[in-house]
Amino acid sequence: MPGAEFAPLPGFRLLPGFLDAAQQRELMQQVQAVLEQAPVYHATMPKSGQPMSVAMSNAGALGWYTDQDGGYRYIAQHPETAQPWPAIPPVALDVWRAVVPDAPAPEACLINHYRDTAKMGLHQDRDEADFSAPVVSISLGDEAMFRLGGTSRKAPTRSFRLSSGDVLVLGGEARLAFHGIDRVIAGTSRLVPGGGRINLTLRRVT
Ligand code: MD6
Ligand code: FE
Repeated sequence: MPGAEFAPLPGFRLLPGFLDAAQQRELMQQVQAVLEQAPVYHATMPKSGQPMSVAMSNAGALGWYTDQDGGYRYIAQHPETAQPWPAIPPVALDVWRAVVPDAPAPEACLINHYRDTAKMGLHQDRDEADFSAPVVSISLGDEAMFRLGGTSRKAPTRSFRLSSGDVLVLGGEARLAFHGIDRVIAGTSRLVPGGGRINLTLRRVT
């Protein structure tokens, strides 16, 4: 529909600067502790087996994973170490409780680590058994251009800049909105050791 107007679906919330600089540093340290126990890996796409440009790990009871044979799914152990995922960082749990107080506790915290030209194509978060709980994400480090659309891949989209400390909620009608990361703007933050951007995505799975 060329020229169609964009309006975010109800349930989309962007909370700029939700975490202050000190809270961002505290969360970054907690994420580093998780990554020491559960190192990042490059998951591969179903069918093609192409590795994703974003490096990933997880915290919580369940972790999001994909490989060529098994496709998109949640698993209870790290794919390489076979250890259970570490606990969700306390600052991330505090964010969840503050922004979605009525939702049950999150079961999964996906850690996306973007370096260099890593990006994430337009997708829906739909590997969970229950879509009633919102998805909450927290951005740390370099700025990124986040693209938001509607519940059809063809719906109009708009891009928003996400900065370190921003929190984003996809709930209600927006729970299944298409979204992705067009690009990360290198050198816009010094928070992430070695540079880049980290996004934590908290979800209810079962
Ligand atoms: C990212 N975020 O910001 C990718 N999904 O790196 C997501 O895929 C996402 O930010 C669901 C809800 C919020 C998100
Ligand atoms: Fe997503």
